[in-house]
Amino acid sequence: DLYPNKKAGLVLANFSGGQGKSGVEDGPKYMLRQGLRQDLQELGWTTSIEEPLASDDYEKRKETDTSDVWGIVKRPQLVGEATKQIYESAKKVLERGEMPVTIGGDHSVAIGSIAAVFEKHPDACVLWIDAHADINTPSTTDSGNLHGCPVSFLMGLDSENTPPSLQWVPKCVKPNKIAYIGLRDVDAGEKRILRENHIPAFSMYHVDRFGLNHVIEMALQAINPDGDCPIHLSYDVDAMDPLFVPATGTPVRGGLTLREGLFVAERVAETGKLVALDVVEVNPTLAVHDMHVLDTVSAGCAVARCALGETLL
Ligand code: B3U
Ligand code: MN
Ligand code: MN
Repeated sequence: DLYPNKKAGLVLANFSGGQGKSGVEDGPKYMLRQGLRQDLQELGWTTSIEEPLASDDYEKRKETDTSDVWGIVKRPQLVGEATKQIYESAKKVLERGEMPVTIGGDHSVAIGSIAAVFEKHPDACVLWIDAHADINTPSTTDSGNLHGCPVSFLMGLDSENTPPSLQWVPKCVKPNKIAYIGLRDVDAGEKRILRENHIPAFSMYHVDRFGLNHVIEMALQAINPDGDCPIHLSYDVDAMDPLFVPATGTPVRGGLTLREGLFVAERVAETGKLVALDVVEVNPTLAVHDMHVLDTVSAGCAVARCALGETLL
């Protein structure tokens, strides 16, 4: 069996402070209501639940604390506190020998989950599946939204301009330990960072040019050449095309098909090296029809099931 211990800790990261729109904090609720926990149990997984953000009302604070800014950067205090809580929960899960499955929430929550994984597995690598590179620094971001910046903090880029509340984040991810798949909306400053640091980044162009299977091989080869490193899969559902995943904060047309999106998760499962998963940016309130909610939430749940081995026979 690829996952001999089959224990998962679902970390409910119901947080929206890394970007402006509300509703993404309801992602975990909708995915659980869709039956995610039972689905994983039917696959043979024992599941526990962590609720790192239960002791404070982060959504209320997002509305009321308008002084939480660092230059152009929005809500650094809120994001710093929430991600620290997520980090503590993911560490607990890992200490119990379980796989952290962090359900967002916006993608800033990956600051917490990835920081925890690298503490337990310093030799880990990250596959970042996304339409966006999320590697802006406080100096390059145009939006000031921290869900567009998590990778830069985890890599320790531009650390002189890191807001104090995020200075706890370990600089754990080396440029040759993270690869991207699905990119199609990358800011000019982000392109420069990717180029200068030689970060393996595969856009939809590469998916069309080489096919997704080959792109995944190239991505894994770049960050995990001997195939022996633990893998953290950080999966933004907007990597998939809005035809299949309409209810997300920053949809970008021309993305992965639903099958391609699931294939990435299946292929990672097949390596037997997955140690942690994030599924983020499901925002049920941005749906125009009930069908959009169902499509998006179902796709998010399917990513989690595939990554945890559903389709491996
Ligand atoms: N790169 C832009 C847009 C963006 C990043 N991540 C998402 N959107 N989801 C930014 O705001 O940094
Ligand atoms: Mn993202
Ligand atoms: Mn994205």
